[in-house]
Amino acid sequence: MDVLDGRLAAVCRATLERDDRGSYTVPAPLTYPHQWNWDSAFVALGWLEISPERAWRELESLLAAQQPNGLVPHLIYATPAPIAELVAHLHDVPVVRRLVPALVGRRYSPSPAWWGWRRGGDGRFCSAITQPPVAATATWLLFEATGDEPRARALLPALARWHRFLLDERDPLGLGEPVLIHPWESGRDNAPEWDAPLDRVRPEVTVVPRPDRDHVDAAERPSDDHYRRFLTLVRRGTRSGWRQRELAARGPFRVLDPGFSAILARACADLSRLADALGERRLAEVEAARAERVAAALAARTGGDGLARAIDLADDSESDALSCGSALAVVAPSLSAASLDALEQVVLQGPLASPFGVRSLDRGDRRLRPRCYWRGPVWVNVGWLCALGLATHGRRRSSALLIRRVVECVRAGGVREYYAPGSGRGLGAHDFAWTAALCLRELGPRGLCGGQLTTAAEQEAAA
Ligand code: 2M8
Repeated sequence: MDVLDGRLAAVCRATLERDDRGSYTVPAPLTYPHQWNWDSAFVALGWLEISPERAWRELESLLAAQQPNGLVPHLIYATPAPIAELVAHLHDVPVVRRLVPALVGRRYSPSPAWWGWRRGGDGRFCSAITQPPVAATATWLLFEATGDEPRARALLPALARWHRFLLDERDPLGLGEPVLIHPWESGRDNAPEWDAPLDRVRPEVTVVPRPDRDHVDAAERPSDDHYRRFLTLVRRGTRSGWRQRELAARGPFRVLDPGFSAILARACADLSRLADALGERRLAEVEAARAERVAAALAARTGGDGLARAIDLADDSESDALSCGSALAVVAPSLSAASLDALEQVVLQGPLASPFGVRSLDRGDRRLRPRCYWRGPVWVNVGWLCALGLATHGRRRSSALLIRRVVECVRAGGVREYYAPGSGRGLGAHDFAWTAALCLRELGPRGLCGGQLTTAAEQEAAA
């Protein structure tokens, strides 16, 4: 590692330490002061570079919030469990009802009140929806690096229950892919694929609190119209008791997301490998079959151009948007040669390519907004997942090239939430944890290029 990269690694470390809350890491202290699901999975890989013990704790705290039906919440609130228990008992007392949501929400909207004061398995307040299941992949990578059998074994049942939930309660029609019931579940909140399905959601919430815009320019965040519909879906879900199978079969928002499905397919394959390494043959078989089922379902609906797109299940229409949701199909454990070629081209030279990673939306799309969240900017986690997929499928040079681009945006724009695809300018929240974590991993020997981020040609040019 050269001096500049050494400095960047130190900044990434300091960011993780600043965002650390002991057993979990906040994505960004001012904008996201709680624990998020896929954020914790990425962040665990950064902690691995600092403290393996802390890395395991990140995943343990995430899975501890699992619901009895297997769902692992997308958001777990910071309020410690004993205080949450007290509040849960008193939330009908008028003064508590008035004051507590804001206190417990810590300037984040929605507060736990929106989810009906739902609590996770460990007693903390949490949401009632989930997020891309990256955790099994993170667990496998932690196990591969540390060989810590007891800690890996302890996580197996929760991960398997979550995957089962996704392929059972969330797949009432037997499509082979989980149905997402809220845009937040995709992790790509205001992606254009969700515009048409969201248009059908008649907004019931008119006043939307937007503390997210206190620290980030409004132009870089989702619109009020998006928020009205996001919160309407939450209110309706809470009103109807969050019956998951029912919502997946007949709810107001139902979509298939190729990104989520591919991440799940890989998660099942990684959990299968882990179970096998731990001598849990039965679970290894079950998870391998799940991986195959999801990958096959995704492959079956991949278009002639080798790419899969989002589906709106209300009318079975396919989205016309080419977004990083399609690009993420590259993490699936099995892909046809045609799909792999198409995905490699799309992310490295084609419409999603950028000198700073993978664009969240096709550069030629009429809905493109290069500064706005999931409608144009590049995100480090997406670039990293695509590079991981390319490496898994043997496209090592492409994977290395992509990782260099991803690290370049952090060098150019700082440890931010997302970046302008043309300039690498940092956007969104500051001190963003998954950016720090994945950059730290890639700067070190465990990275996809083994930490060799500068090519020989670049070194010569710099000399
Ligand atoms: C963003 O989503 C949350 C809602 O879950 C928000 O905007 O408040 C997304 O980028 C999501 O992928 C991410 O996990 C979360 C925290 O970083 O922020």
